[in-house]
Amino acid sequence: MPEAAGTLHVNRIVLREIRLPLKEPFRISSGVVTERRILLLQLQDADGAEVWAECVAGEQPNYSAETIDTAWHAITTWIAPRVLGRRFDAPGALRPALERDFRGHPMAKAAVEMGCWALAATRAGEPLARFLGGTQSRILTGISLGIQATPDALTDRALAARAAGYRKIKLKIQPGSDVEFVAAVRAAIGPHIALMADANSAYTLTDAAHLEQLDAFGLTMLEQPLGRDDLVQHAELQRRLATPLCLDESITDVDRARDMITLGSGRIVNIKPGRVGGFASSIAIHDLCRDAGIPVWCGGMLESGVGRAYNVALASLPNFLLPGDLSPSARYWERDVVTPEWTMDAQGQVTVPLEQPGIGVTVDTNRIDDLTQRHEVLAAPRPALT
Ligand code: OSB
Ligand code: MG
Repeated sequence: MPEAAGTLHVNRIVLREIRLPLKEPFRISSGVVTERRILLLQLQDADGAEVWAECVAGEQPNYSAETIDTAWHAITTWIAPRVLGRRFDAPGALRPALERDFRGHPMAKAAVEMGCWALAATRAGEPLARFLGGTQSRILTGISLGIQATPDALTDRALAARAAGYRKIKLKIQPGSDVEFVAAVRAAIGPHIALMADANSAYTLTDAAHLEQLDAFGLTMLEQPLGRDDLVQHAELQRRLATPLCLDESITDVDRARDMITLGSGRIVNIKPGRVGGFASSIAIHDLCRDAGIPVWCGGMLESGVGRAYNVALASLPNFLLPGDLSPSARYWERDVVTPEWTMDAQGQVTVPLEQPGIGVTVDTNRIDDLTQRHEVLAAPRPALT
């Protein structure tokens, strides 16, 4: 018998690791990536409906503690057993089931939880974006530029991004590659295009006077300058800077977002659904920030076209008011793993796919088979014959 309309009943999860070389290495203050190792999942329900999902954990534990290998372990050992063969009334029920007596591993949990939202949207015959409560049909797009050897090399990339139509340019910075680089880019691109910097926790409060120099460049925001789990020192820094602080790493759930608002640790939130444990948590943060007058935007983790579909759907919610790190496929890859590939229009916007149920892109399974390095099939235990 088919399941009742809203019910979720996942009985098979296939994990795959694929490797996709980036067109150009991506360097942040804590490390560099040249080839992504990407964990893709297929979730199948008891009626045979299927969706693809992506785990955004990186290769190294330099952004957060998780990696593709810890996520693989967490999904096979603890997450899949809590989901496979169980019935959930709605996708919102996944998060409590995955949080009970189970600390950490947000990216691993998010991959499965978000897949369940997509499965529910597919079953309901709705595009994921609408199913989540999204209202926007086009999302302003920004680019995140990795740390370069010289201000000139960075300026070249920023000018190319402006010419391509991007609506926001984000510069990765670190001590030794900061004020001079930002100054050069701002001088080259002019005062009108939104510019920001992201330090990925490369500074401490003792750098406050140094960071105050960034106030001269009219930055839309400075992202995560201090400790990856800090809120108190960011509040102190925010009192000293005119530039709004945006938190990324420090916001791991809605409680951290509430504490940020209480303490004044930042004025903008970057929501990455993987970092916060999935869509239920992302929506809670979105709603809290909307009610507090805090704009949010959607960050990226160098996702393939699969993960990008989930980010674009989330970014269609109404309080995503600033351009997201949602660059088109061709910025990252010679060829993406989805059809159609993600593109950006001349106004620097990505179009939310609203034509079909689910995530809105088709995964090229032959290509995935060619790229697969390892895979594992997780199935629900067979129900006892009664
Ligand atoms: O801090 O936003 C970040 C990539 C890897 C790890 C951390 C970050 C990033 C990005 C990439 O900025 C943005 C993108 O996916 O285009
Ligand atoms: Mg960041």
